[in-house]
Amino acid sequence: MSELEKKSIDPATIQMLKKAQADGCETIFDRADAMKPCPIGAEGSCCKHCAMGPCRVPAPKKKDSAAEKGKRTGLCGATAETIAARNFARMVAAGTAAHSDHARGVTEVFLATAKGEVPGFSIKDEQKLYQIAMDLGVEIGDRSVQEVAVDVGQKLLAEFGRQKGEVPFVKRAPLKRQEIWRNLGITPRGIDREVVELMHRTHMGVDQDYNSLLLSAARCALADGWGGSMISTELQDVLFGTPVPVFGQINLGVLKKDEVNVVVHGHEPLLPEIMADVVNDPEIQAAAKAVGAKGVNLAGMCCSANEILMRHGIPVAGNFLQQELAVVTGVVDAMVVDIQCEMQSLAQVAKCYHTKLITTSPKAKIEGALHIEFDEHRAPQVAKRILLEGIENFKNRKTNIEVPPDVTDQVVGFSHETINYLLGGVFRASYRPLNDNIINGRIRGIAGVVGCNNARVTHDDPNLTLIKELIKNDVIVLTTGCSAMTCGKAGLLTPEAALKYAGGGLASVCEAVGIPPVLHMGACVDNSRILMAATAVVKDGGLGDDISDLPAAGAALEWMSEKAIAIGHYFVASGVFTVFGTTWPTMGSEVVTHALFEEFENTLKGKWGFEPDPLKAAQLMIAHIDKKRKALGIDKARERVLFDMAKRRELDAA
Ligand code: XCC
Repeated sequence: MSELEKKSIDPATIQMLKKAQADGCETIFDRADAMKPCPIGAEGSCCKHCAMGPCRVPAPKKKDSAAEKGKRTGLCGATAETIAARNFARMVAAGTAAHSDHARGVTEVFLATAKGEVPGFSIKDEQKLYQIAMDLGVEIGDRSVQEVAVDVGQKLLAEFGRQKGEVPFVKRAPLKRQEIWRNLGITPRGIDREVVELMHRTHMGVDQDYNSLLLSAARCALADGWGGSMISTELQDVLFGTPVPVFGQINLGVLKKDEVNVVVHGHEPLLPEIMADVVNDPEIQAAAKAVGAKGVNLAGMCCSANEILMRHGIPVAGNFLQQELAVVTGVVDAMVVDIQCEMQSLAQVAKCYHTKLITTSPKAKIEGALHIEFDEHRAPQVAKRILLEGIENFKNRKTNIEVPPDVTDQVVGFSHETINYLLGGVFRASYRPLNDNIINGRIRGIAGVVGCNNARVTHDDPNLTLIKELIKNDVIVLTTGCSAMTCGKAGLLTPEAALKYAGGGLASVCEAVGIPPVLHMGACVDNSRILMAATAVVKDGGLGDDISDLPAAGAALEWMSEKAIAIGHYFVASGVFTVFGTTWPTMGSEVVTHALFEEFENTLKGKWGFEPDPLKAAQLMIAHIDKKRKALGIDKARERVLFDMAKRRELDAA
């Protein structure tokens, strides 16, 4: 196997890396070879919070003398603990800010929709709107949908600037969980307030107690999971429809040589939703034919892709590390980006081919890109203009065109509500069958495997190896983000995958319900769906009275973004054992790492773990699941469930 072939387990990715090399086009994979990570920064030991530094304070090692240990501080006296905790906390603040600012944008458009100010947008899921209204204490009575929606929009918009009290969706969590947060003083007050306070605390000379920093980071992260991210998911569902199972396709092979390819990339579904609407407009299709194309092919990349895949089955070109490679095919006529995870190098890669890189958010401009700003008041016009830019660019394609043949089928759209219906039926929607199957041991436990790609490890490999190992051991997997795309490409998101890859117990449940062993729950803000699913399992009974009692664990082995740290921290603060891989950003302080990996379990009943080896990570998660089964007294049930598929079908038929 050549060095290049070790970069990814995905054949389409390898094929395009070879092409990029032949075309003389540099990608992130080349840069990862050329530049290694800074070891001091990677372990969280570099403090650059003031102009007397940057101070490098590697952690005291066990072998160091007491005098040596005492010496290691920044100029201001900040210890390795303070520096590592501060750096970690700032990642949480940035991640929370990203998800929450996304949520603010969605809330503003939602409110404008409720007021009838934005043509092209409408309220698609009234039932969900009413559910949210009830959670917020908004009166429904015989008021119109619009009146209720205006109140919901105004209330949620006010959550960002709330100064006192509690973010309202924390009341959705199990009561015991709410109590834990209140006792520790970490119930989030307002979303922006927690981000601002954490930035303040981590300024030079403010909070210099690592425990205090880690706990306020937990409060900030909770403002993401049970605040910003949850608001995004909820309002996007109301505006665009709550996902239900839908068929889709994934990988670079979804790009078409004979059509105009427009790829939407980023995170906000606002513009992509409208583009999905107007792409079928006769005017657009006619314009494509006029330039010699068969039509316009809209495809997605990263979480914008997940959003329109979940709701419309729009094909996905790939995950994070494939964004440049989509351009390398030579057939992407326009790459349209909004916010987050867009590599600046896209502008350079686009120059090697003919692709027009189009930025659309006032918050995310890229030098060298064409900027066409999204304006919700004229969304269909903006969407058309962008599609026409792509169409016009079709004629500029060069001769260096090559589209990998790889395309995989997938079934996606497993929102928390859909899982509820699938398991219990529309009239008695509930998680009961899931709980029963966990209790009787057919399903050993639940794992959330989410997050990014990371160019420091073999693309898609850690996530896929981990997930295969989990389902083989009867652990059902919930997935989002780029990890979900890894599963899609590998064929794990089809009901048939259960028989092929899952253990006998899990396979029999998947077969009975007709679901894949890995459920795609959406984009990264939709990790809030996993919080809701976990809460629903607790509330259905029989598995303890808190999320931390569940036989469940989380992981993001290929994480790279600050958002992933915010997500991981809100899962930990919600009671989940969460394992990250690749690298761990507090290794510079054994004390801080110990607090996150061990001591948190005493207070928050959740904890972090780090394990880059996917099989070992699976073992850690399964051991945790088994520990929880034992505590619930359901470990014996599992020991009795040892029959194979044939036996199981026999039992089901009986
Ligand atoms: Fe970005 Fe959401 Fe990570 Fe993928 S998983 S690399 S954050 S696109 Ni969110």
